[in-house]
Amino acid sequence: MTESQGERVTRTHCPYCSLQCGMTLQKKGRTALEVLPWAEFPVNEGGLCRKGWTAAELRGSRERLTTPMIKDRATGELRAAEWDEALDLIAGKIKDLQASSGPDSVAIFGGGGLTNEKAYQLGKFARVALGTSQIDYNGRWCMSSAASAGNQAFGVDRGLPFPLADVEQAEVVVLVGSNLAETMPPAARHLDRLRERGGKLVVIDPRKTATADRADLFLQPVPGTDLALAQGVLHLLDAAGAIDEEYVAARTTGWGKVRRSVASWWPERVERVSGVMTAELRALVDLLAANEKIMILTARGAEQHSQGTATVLGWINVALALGLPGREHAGYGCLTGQGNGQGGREHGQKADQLPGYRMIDDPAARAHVAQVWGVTPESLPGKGKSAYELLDSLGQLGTGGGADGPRALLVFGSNIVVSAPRATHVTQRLESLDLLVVCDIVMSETAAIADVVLPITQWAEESGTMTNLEGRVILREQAVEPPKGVRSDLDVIAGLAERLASPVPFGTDVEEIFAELGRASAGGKADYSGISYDRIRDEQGVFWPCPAVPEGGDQHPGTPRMFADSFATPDGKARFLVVEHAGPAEPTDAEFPLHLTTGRVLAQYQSGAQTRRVRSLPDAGPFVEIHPMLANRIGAHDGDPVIVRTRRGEMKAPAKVVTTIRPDTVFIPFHWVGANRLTNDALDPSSRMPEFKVCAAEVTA
Ligand SMILES: Nc1nc2c(c(=O)[nH]1)N[C@H]1C(S)=C(S)[C@@H](COP(=O)(O)OP(=O)(O)OC[C@H]3O[C@@H](n4cnc5c(=O)[nH]c(N)nc54)[C@H](O)[C@@H]3O)O[C@H]1N2
Ligand SMILES: Nc1nc2c(c(=O)[nH]1)N[C@H]1C(S)=C(S)[C@@H](COP(=O)(O)OP(=O)(O)OC[C@H]3O[C@@H](n4cnc5c(=O)[nH]c(N)nc54)[C@H](O)[C@@H]3O)O[C@H]1N2
Ligand code: SF4
Ligand SMILES: [Mo]
Repeated sequence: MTESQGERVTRTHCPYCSLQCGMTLQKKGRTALEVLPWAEFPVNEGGLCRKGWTAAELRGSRERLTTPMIKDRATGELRAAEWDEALDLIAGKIKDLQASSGPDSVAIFGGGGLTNEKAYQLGKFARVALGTSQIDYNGRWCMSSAASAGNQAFGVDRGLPFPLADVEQAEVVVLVGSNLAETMPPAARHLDRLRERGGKLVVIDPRKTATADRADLFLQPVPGTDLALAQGVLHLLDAAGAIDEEYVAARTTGWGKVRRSVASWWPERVERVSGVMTAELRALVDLLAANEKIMILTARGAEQHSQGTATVLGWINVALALGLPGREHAGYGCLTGQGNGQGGREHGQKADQLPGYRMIDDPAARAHVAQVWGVTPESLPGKGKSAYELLDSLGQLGTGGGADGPRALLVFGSNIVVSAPRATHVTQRLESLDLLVVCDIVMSETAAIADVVLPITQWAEESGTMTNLEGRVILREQAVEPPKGVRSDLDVIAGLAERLASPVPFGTDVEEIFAELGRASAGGKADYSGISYDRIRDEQGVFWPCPAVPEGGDQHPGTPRMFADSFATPDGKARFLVVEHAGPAEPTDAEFPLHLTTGRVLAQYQSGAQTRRVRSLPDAGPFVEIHPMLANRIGAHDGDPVIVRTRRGEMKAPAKVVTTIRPDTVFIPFHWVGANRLTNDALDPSSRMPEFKVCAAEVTA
């Protein structure tokens, strides 16, 4: 905090998405905060979206939870309780369950919005204090397909391997399934500057979105067919002799097999599968063949599919064939989504990971982390189940290779009831538990069905680091005291660890936790050991990897741009990987003839738990976007209630009749209960990402 104009101002970052826009908070009176620009922060240059401008409204609102609550089993009502009573009850139940049913009977569900310090402590708490392998988090539903593809092709997963502002210097930017103008509005400035400089923007989306309105070329595929498009692009690039043979030979392996695999993807076949006309496909290929500084960026539209990883690999194949990764102002990147979507997947809250992006089944990784934690490597559990598989197994007998599913779940930073696929089924699994604990700042739909609810400090009431979509580690500074009665997730973890007689104590000092995280990550792929709170303050964030340098040496500068000389694979080369287009897990048929896709609107964030409670944000409830031709077929007008049905369930909401969507496709935002009663729980085989972006549906008036 610094003194300015007699008032306390704090430089920090927005509580919501992965852009982590810089902002200034000014204290008004004793507890209120005003959001002001922080013009010098390079990612957003003082610009914020309306969610950012209104972020301080939730603080001090009546909607905030300020006391722990325990469900009265007789009445089913939640009643206020003391912190000690709540923590004693949770610890007691955990001990009983683990004594009778083993350590894996207790599970943890984390969040990609948690700070690095919280994500790190949560992973350590699960493995050390609970001894459970059953931990995963909502990032599995966010960018895990891109993460899996990045690891396979480049040997490392960092969403953007270059600073976002590099976009301005490119010649062509291709957005595959990103509605950036609504999901990261301040980032659109970089696209606008690209176009002012004469660069071209290509958008690929089944809906002509606010982002597509800016595009020089817009392709409108059937949902779930992006991989066929990528194959067709590579086929035509090869036919046009536009492959960067020198780069392919020097910096990659596997091109021969991939070249043969796209031979059968001629443009007419791509058109039949994707609905994108051959002329449009050729226009895209012409742009790619005629330019050098090309960026291909994917987001959830391309990734949230049962073939999401293969789809990203398909676009990475295109990027490698053009020689983009490592070239200045060019490359492939994924636009990560959650506030700490990047850091949240690096420090151990994922089922298969330990801090520093180490893998939990790697003996050297286990030995290193165990030594930092002060425990033996043998005491660390192995790999757990992925997010959906974990939720699906809750309270079930004989799941997970014969073992019973967990009977207790502790949730930190996710509103599962709204945001999980096939949500009715998932909610039943949550209700079947012996113990559901939800730590949250508001009474989310998931908290409302919990046995114990713990009130948590919010952004601005606590400090911690986040890692934005560029891999830039930034610092959110505390600006104000928390309301009486709430505690940080870190206090909850420490309090439970003590009650469970953890072999090692859990601290709550964020800077100490960050230093320990640095040591645990040292030598790993996501190495934070050279980063400190002071450096972040001085340098407007530090990009990982940033290893510590022995005393006396110059400090490591951090790594804004990756892959200039080599990739993170054992031989330093990137991998072309053969992928096949299989299409959505649930094809349309006579009964369900439409493609249902889901996503976001500008004014609401995720499950809406936070933004639906901010009064100055519009909240008209869910809607069903349909084309006039479809509206005509079913006899519905704009605003009429319509019923959407899938094999999982149905929902009713007003029709929004727009010419911007494909006539064979329906779109519903997922910020309200409903959309996920319809979605399919088919999973990507490698990332275990659910297919949020397409299933078969029917709409009736
Ligand atoms: N306003 C707002 N901003 C947010 C968030 C929010 O909830 N609200 N959440 C943040 C988070 S966590 C995330 S992950 C990001 C997500 O950011 P985006 O990925 O930009 O958001 P989505 O709306 O989920 O999906 C983007 C687009 O994919 C399109 N799409 C659907 N199916 C397909 C398909 O099969 N192929 C292609 N090519 N496109 C398809 C949709 O029509 C949609 O326009 O946003 C972040 N920012
Ligand atoms: N149909 C469909 N479903 C989707 C998607 C889609 O596109 N379509 N997108 C998916 C994606 S990309 C994502 S990221 C998920 C997100 O879905 P969720 O995981 O439900 O995301 P949030 O709504 O951000 O939930 C975060 C919760 O944590 C609380 N919270 C905020 N800060 C803290 C904190 O510091 N500590 C604690 N303990 N709690 C905190 C918030 O109040 C909120 O209740 O949804 C997925 N679901
Ligand atoms: S774009 Fe994202 S980080 Fe920036 S103000 Fe909006 S919600 Fe916050
Ligand atoms: Mo996300």
